[in-house]
Amino acid sequence: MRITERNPDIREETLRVFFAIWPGDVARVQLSGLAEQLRGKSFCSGRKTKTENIHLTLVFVGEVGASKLDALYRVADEIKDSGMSAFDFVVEKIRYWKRNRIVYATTGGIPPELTGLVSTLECALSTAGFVLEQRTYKPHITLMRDALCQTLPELAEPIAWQVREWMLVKSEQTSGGSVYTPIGRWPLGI
Ligand code: 2AM
Repeated sequence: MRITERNPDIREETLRVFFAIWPGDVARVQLSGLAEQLRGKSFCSGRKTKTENIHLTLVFVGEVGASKLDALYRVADEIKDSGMSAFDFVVEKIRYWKRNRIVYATTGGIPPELTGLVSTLECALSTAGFVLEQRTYKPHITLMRDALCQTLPELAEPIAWQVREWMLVKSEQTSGGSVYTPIGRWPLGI
């Protein structure tokens, strides 16, 4: 956590947070292996995402004061109570964002449950006063950063897992890279 000091009388801890989905252990290791192969077989150079950090962002909230955490938990609790369903996420494609120099994995067809969860979250967060970036949601799992790619292979087989929960995650930048810590979890109905 950081401490912001806009006014010496008002000091508040802030933290950088986002809502996300973590692939199951098997899928995460498969995705990590995929990134390793891209480098090993010289498709791309770049910084591979650490296995434990591989995730799918739902909504990036950004820097918030610690006092705003309760409001985030309330928003998530209300969505949970509205009965969102579990769904399968199937990774079928590897793509390169040249502008951001990111290699990412994504799906061939966005599950309607995912679209529903993201738009419900965005709407509830805006209503609760959180200011979000107005970007069209593009589900992606970042596999490499600062990447330079010659070409990308097709995925031999899809990598899939059943999404049964979503999380609020704290992001910290350390000398060893990004550290993501879940600070809230909400189940999806099966
Ligand atoms: P990325 O992988 O494409 O960088 C934590 O930073 C997560 O939130 C990452 O998955 C990141 O996506 C995503 N994210 C979305 N918008 C962001 C922003 N403006 N700054 C940092 N991360 C952002």
